[in-house]
Amino acid sequence: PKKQGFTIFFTGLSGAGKSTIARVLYAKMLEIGNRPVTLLDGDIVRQNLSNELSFSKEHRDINVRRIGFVASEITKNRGVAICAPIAPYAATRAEIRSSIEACGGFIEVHVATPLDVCEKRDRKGMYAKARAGLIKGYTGIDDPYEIPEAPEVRVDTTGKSPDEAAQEILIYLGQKRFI
Ligand code: GGZ
Repeated sequence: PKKQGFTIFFTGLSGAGKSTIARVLYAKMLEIGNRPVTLLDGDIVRQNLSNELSFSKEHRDINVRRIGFVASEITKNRGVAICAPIAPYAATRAEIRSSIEACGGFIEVHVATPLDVCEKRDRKGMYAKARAGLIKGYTGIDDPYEIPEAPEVRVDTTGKSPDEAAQEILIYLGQKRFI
């Protein structure tokens, strides 16, 4: 039988390592080379698909649902979609899960790097601005992040390289016969 499509859906705080791990995983999936792989990174989607949206709850939900829709279309056509938004709301993630599970596999990866570690990294200086009150409604500071209760994979990147984190996901995919 033909292999089914699947979506790897990263979720986690800003600076947790979602995009970095997603890019490593994308490269490794391309190397495997047996099916089309699409990377829907948070930043790229925000620029190209959700340019008009803010970071209110309503707009985050619209953004995440758009990502979920594109991923479900890819999954339906037996491709691999790798998504990496914050996706802070559990109900929205659950919605996407059920729409994708109807047409293929759904692997939720919680990048569980603690807030203090994300904040110390602060690669874009956004946390400092949020702490200073210059950005309102920043996830983890003054906006919620609902921790996934039962993700397929949970990975904390504290003291772990993006390669190691991606490897853990590949092991899961192998065990479950996705690859
Ligand atoms: C969270 C924000 C915010 C607020 C701008 N809250 O480190 P980054 O910069 O590249 O990752 C963050 C990104 C999150 O966008 P998403 O589309 O993934 O979020 S969601 O799933 O909630 O729609 C950060 C930047 O956008 N950013 N303002 N208030 N992150």
